[in-house]
Amino acid sequence: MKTVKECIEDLRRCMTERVVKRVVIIPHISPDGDAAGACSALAEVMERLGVKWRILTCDYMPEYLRFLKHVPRLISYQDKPEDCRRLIAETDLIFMLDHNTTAREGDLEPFVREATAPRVIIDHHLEPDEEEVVISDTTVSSTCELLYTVITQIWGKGIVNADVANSLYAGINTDTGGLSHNSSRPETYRLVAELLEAGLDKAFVHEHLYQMNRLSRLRLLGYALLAKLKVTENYSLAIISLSKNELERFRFRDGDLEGLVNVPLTVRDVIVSVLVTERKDKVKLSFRSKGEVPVSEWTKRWFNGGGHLNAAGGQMELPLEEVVKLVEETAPVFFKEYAGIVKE
Ligand SMILES: [Mn+2]
Repeated sequence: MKTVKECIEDLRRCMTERVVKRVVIIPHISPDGDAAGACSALAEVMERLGVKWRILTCDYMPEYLRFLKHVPRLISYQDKPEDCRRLIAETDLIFMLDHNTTAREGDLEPFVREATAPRVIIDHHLEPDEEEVVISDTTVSSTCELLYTVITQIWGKGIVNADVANSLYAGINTDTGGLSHNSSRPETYRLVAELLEAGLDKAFVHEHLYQMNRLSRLRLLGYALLAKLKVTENYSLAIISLSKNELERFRFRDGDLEGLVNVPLTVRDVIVSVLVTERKDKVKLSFRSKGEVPVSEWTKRWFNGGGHLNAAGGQMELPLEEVVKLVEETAPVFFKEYAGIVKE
């Protein structure tokens, strides 16, 4: 097995051996702070290197991430499918950030699979696909942490300006729940220290991530916790389900539910929290757990998903109530087989 350092050298070679004049940068479907931060940071680096870049998404970035320098310039398949197809066909290199397979690229996937340009994965999820260059490290806090290593190993620390630093920090901060989980390695903090030296404006990033709520969003979160949170006695399992109608009532926008699934875990005895939401044509599930309870196994086996030990997601094409029922019904099997917890 190659080391991360060797894989980064693969990227250096890939970018010097061929003429790379333009690149396409793609986050995963429903981008989060880590995906958005990585895209914006890499775009800034490409800009500084004089390489033309495009950030392409299959859907949209949530509103609260638009403060990241290059996020507002992205092109969405939803608005310009034909432009996306052409840009992917014409590009010299495709960066896949914060995901490990083209299957996480939604409507862009067929274009990416058809393209002749080599693909570069930079990611921290388990079991990445085989691509031309795969830079994968599951021990890091976030893709943004790994991307910092990639950028500085290839182009040196001088390329990291305040915009790169702000974007990378936004990803590190959000992917770790504000440095609370996946963040026990000293390296993560050394890296944050270096970002501060490079001009990171922590107050600016925090303000935009955590102090830009709309009142309707706050009311939605309040409603979810007051009226919709169920905790099952047996398994210390918290479930919040929200229907399309309920979301509409609170003028839901993408990103409004960010972080909600973590809140029930603040209750002492709750060990798994599940958020189930009805979207346009599917039901989305988000799982979080404490300790050694591998919710990624739960989503993989029953909910068409995957993820990390303590944070995973899935999706179903069933009515909302049936999905909630399936979570409750599979709980005893999951807790017994994967967590060694058996209750009456
Ligand atoms: Mn991530």
